[in-house]
Amino acid sequence: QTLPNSSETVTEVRVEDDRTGLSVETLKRAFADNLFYIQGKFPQIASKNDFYMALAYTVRDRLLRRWLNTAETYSRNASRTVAYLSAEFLMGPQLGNNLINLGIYDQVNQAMQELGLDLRELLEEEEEPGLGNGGLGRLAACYLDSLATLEIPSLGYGIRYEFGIFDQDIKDGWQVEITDKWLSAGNPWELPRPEWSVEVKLGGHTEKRADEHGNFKIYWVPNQVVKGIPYDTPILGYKTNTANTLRLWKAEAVESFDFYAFDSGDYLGAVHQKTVSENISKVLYPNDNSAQGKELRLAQQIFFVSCSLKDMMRIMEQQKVPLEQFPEKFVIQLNDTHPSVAIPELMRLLVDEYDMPWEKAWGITKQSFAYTNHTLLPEALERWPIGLFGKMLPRHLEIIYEINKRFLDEVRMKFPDDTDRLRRMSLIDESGERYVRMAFLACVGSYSINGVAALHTELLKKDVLHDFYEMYPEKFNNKTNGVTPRRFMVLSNPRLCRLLNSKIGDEWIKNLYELKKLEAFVEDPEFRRQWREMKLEIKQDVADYIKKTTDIDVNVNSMFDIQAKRFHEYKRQHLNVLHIITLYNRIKANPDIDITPRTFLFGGKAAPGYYIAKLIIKLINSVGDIVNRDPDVRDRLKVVFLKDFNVKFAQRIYPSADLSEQISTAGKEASGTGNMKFALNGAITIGTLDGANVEIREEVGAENFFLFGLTTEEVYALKKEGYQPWEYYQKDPELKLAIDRIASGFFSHGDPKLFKPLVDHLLGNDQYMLLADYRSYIDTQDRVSEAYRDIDRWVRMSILNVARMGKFSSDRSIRDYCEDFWKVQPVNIELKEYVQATA
Ligand code: CGF
Repeated sequence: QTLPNSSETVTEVRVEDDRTGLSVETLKRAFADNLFYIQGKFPQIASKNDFYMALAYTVRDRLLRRWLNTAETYSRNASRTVAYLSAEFLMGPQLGNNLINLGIYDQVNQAMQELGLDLRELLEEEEEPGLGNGGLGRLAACYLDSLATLEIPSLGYGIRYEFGIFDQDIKDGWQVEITDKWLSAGNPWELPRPEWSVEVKLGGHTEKRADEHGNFKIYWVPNQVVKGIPYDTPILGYKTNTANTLRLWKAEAVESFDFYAFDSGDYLGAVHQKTVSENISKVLYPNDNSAQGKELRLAQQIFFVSCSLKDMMRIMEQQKVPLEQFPEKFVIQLNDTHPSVAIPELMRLLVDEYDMPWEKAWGITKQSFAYTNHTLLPEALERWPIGLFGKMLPRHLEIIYEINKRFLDEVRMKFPDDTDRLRRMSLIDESGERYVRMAFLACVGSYSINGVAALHTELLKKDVLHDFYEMYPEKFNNKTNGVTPRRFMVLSNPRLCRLLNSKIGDEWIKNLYELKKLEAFVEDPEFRRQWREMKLEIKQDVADYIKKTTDIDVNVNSMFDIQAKRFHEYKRQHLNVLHIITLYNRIKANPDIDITPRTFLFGGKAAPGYYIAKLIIKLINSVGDIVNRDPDVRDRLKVVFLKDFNVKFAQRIYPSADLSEQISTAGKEASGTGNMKFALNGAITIGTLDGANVEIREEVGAENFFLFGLTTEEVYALKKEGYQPWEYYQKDPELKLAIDRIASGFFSHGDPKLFKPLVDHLLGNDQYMLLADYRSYIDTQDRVSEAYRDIDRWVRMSILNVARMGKFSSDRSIRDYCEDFWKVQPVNIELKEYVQATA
């Protein structure tokens, strides 16, 4: 962003063709050059990683011109910019996506072939940056893709975790976590920018002292200072010249060694500070949908937020935009509450460091932030114990108290004599141990508050944030999530894309509503035949992969019934297991029963400390061990747990699904995005009326969606009247037998203790109402089985699902954000043949 516009020291430097050319010949030459000069290898002695790196650098070279032109244009125009603040960016592998977005996949494929290399193998070689847990982090990554594709000036700000989400292994059916060393082979996509490093203060205390003019001011005297170094990754849009930036902060010590301690002979003490500082960006917290009140986590939050705000101020200074115009220059989107300490941090910067009066600073702050809520689960709403917060951020706590005091005055004014409301809405929870309520802080300090699906937003208004809705109804709005069709269709499902392009052209890649044109072909038997054949080929690939990784044979003509997502009780993977056991029991009772063959595939990670979720993984594997080996089953059912579900794996698995399991308890899943990825690849959903399922069903039509289960209102009502899971268990013999089999030790070598905690949960309070939904789920699954037998009907449903999913492109979501409250315009980037550089 800081290329000088013009100065005498600037010359124009010709960008050599080998770094920009897109022909097969040039690509081959550039590849050989990078292998030699960057990896320092001849082809004869190069490893697969060397080849991957040489190719990655070849592709990166082709991004750089776009990237620098984009930065230069934004800088020259001082363009209004979206700053997307997120503790997670689950980017997935970069190479394939960049090939697609540059439009050179086929050329590179051919170039590699001519060099005797296999592009697919090189793509596999990439260690993916798994800097996120699940939906929230992947959403951030999809949004970056769409922002660039729509030519919207934007910066993603986050943390460059040294260790991303753990790799999952399965040992004896249990999840085992392994450190994710994604950086160990080098990361060709990032560029460090040490010249833009910033310092962040932590801990200590505040003091009131007179400044040089005799005015009393508050000074923060920290006991730790950490340096943040930005690492930039280009984010190229699909077939545009726009390449935006993902800026991730790495923590380092201000001085690597404490020289005083070093001089006095305390070598270990001297490096201690370095270790403490570097710890901040060491590891991603591996929890999704649960808040962990750990000191290091708060340090991570203030660290990246403070670095990012200071970076924005640097950019403004360099572009000569006065600080008063902060809300015109930047809109800061808070991806959940993780970055919400940005609100007191911006206040602190403006008031303490830029001497701005409180009211003016608050005016700027309130107009700069917008907050996305991602969850309705109470345990996921972040709150920080006052003691911990004050110890690490003493000045921020004072600022929050002041914001709260003024806010509660406002509440009093709007709702006089309502003391209970004041207690409920206070930014400080005083009901027991005192906490700072981060979601409330985000609501007060933002001009927009959005949920991520229509139902979710309604439930926020009605329930979780009801008081805030009454206070600020104008702030609330819905932005239904979306996913990028570039990664989750073009890159991951080339067969589907070829078929789509042959019928409706390729406009849909930029305008997903174009998929609607497919409806015209649903009555064409030849097209349906091609569709079916395509699906079979994809399933065969996955079957080969399963065979290779698990040694399990699966039948590609069986229905691929897939549940792939994080493990959480509310997502109810164990309801899926109850269905498997029910089918198994039916076979055991009548081995000749006519059953639609199914392959049940599971993938997903559990938070390392979440015992019940890990026990559900163990249950799946244990049930699989019995079902897959029982001769009575005669291969009609297969249960496969595929370990280490990540973006790469997701891309492989979504296209193969016949049935997508979206079976969370109604009112619990904010949106879901896996549901969209499956349906976009032609899977039919079995789902509850939860999150974005509601809108998917609306779009694809009720007749192309298998609905079951209680609605949110029914869940609330049943809870209120006193839900008794035991009664469902007693009343339904199939349910009783399924649970009894688990409880008896049938799936655990006769050990009734192993799954007892799970059984106790279900029969005890069954918080997520599996038993209440069981019958409806099983009956609906029976209808699914029936429908699959009429494969022609199934194919029609599959085509119509794809044709009607246009709404769920992240391009649509980003357009909604832009038009509704970001108010950011696209900026066209001209590709100049020359770039500027300082002499
Ligand atoms: O965010 C989630 C996901 N688990 O990361 N939330 N959080 N926290 C929600 O649970 C999903 O329903 C949602 O799709 C996703 C992105 O908004």
